[in-house]
Amino acid sequence: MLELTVDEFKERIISKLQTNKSKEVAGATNKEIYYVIASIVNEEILPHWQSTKKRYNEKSCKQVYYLSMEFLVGSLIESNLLNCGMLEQSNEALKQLGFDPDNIYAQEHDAGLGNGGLGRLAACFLDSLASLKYPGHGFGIRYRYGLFEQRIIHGNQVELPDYWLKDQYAWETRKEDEAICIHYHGNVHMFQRNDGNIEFKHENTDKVMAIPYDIPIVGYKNEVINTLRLWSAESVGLDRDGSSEEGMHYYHDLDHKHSIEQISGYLYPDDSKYEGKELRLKQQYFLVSSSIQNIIKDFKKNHQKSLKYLPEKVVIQVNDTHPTLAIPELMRILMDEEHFSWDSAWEVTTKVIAYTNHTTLSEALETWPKGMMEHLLPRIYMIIDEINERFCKGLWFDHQELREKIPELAIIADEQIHMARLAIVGSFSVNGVAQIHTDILKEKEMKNFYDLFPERFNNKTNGITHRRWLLQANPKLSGLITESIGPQWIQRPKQLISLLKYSKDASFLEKFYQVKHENKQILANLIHERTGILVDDQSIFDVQIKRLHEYKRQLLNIFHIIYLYNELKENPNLDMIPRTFIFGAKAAPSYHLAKEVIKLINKVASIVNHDAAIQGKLKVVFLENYNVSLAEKIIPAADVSEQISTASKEASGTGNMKMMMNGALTIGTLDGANVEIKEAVGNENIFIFGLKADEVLNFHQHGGYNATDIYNTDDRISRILDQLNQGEFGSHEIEFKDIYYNILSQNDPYFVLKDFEPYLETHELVEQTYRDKLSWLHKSVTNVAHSGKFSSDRTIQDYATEIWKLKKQV
Ligand code: B1N
Repeated sequence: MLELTVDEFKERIISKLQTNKSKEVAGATNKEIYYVIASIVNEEILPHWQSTKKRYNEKSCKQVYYLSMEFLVGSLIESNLLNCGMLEQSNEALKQLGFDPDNIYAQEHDAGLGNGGLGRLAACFLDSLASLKYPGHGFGIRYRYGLFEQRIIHGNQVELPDYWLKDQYAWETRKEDEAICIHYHGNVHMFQRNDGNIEFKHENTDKVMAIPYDIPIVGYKNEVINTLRLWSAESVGLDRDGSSEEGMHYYHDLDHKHSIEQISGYLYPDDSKYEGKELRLKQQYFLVSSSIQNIIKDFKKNHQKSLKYLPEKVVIQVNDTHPTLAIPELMRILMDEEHFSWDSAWEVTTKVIAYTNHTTLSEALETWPKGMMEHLLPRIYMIIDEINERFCKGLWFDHQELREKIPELAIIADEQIHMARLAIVGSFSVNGVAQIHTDILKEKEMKNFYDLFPERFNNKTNGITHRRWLLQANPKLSGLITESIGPQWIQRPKQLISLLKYSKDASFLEKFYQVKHENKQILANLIHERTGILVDDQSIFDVQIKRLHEYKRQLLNIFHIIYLYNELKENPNLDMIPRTFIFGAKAAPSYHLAKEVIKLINKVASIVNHDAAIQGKLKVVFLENYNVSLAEKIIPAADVSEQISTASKEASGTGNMKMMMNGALTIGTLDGANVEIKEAVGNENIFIFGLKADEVLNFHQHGGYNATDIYNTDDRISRILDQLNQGEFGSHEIEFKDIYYNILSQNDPYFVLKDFEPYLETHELVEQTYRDKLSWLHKSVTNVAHSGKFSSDRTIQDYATEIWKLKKQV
């Protein structure tokens, strides 16, 4: 590990600026300084990247490949500096040269190649793999446009394209000589080979080149550099000079080139929702085919062995069903190109592929029309059809008790291909992402499959990298922690438990309070700069940051705020601790109701924040364009973490972990990983309310819930709903009627009204608790102390030993 002093770091900046830009420090822009810092980091990374690759090849160790349509890496400059052991020197050198390090690092555009939790999880996993010295890499798509940029205009969400590659991306290397060809459409011919076996040839295909761009994944101070390989779609040899003999061809070719480049054009902006668009299917196959071909090529190069030994050297984790075509693609290559029999190809495939499920929401479960698959990927379709035939035959003959259930189990049913069923049948491991989620998979959503393949099902509770989400994002708190318990927690986050010794120590608690307060002041400044809203840094910072979705119930939160406002209007002298409610959320562009909720939050904010009558006791802030970089600024300042999904709907959640690790107390339902947070911190250190998962599932199954009854009996609720219906929050009457009708005529599918009262009561308890400063701080420290379990290092350790059978490369 490079140990540069601050002076040496300064020298490097100065001399690089001179050689690269012929500039003096005084005349350099923030952007130029940013690129100089990135190039210093890259110089440090490069030799270790090469030696890591060499080591993996020479030792011919088993490697894991994480296939994901999303990697929400965010900004890398600070985490690369941190993991290279140069962050402190860089900060100090920049200050001494007259720059604000935050401004320099802010020059990097977030790589927003993901929607939310699923994509960010993939990024945290890569950080932990490298930091724990596991040979593990990511494969994804280099979308030219990441998740849209959100602007709030007159309270409405407006989407702008996120052209994140506008400036040269500092961390990628294009590897043109490792390009791979992908085939779509065409037809499949059957031949009889000389040995009598049948062979399939896929001909007259449309060809697309997949060009890899590699991003280094830096392990924490350990000289390990793994790789995130992102594929970009390009056309094959169509770079004309414009002097086409026939104009028609020229324009046809241009169209063709454009349609190919569309494959890696943009990220689909849906979170926990499925859209059956052909372009999305093309993207999925593009990711899968390029990655599987790459993996096989590397296996052949590094091991002079038959591919039947692939499972000894390779394991492929598919991140949700999105890359499930990896199963038929691996079958295709083994059979059509490597001449394996069906049975031996199946044996290899089902020992290599492992599948993670991230949701039980029915609207998120992927199915593809079989006609679309057959047309776009005829050979892949044939293989899926054969997998289905064999699976259904097996059920018919070996599981007579299941004969009636075959339509629910079949991979192809109702003219649709059911991707989760394909993923379960074609893999050796199926995991959920929190204990309660895995239990629901086993007992409800996938019960039939669990009965068939009980040994495949397992749980891997999600985690987050404590290096980014505590050490880097919250330097003040990490400094205090290290000062108190020493630095061991950085390598072993479970050691945060030593903080318990100080959880009643008045002088420590005072320092802890100061840290939170300073973080709140910083956030208050940011809020003021970005929105013009002045917030009281002594108020309770109550935070809900996540994608906007009905099941996440931002509506419950805003109903509570409207209730408080109504109370304050009636009694302005109400004795309450001032509250600042902070929201960050993007809605999928076509999700009407979600956009209405954003509008409602902004409308309520504009009324509440300007009403002098309530004496500043309530403030509502909606921060636009919530992304990884903004999360890093909000989370260290949170007092209260809102995790209020309808029980059973949130598979895990990871924002809940980020906030508890930074000392926020959770108000939440017994859903996802909240359940395990509660078990870790104890009931007294978390605020749990509302329906339980089995109650919700029971209502779904047997009915018995009537939202109108609650509307008719609870004045607080009818008042709020009537306010929405009568346009009290709108400039004209129709605004927010959709929310009103959705709740009353759809019978409140997410139980907002049902959980309203317990939510209110629990919030009162939150306030009472906050009044007792020492008690609050004690609970807050207790949360940090127990957050070690939620480091993604623990998660990756569990995947590595229980699923991947992977060894650390020490
Ligand atoms: O995955 C996260 C979990 O912590 C969240 O609870 C879960 O909601 C999230 C289709 C998804 N599930 N499904 C998706 C994303 C994009 C898409 O196109 C579905 N995201 C989750 C990590 O486990």
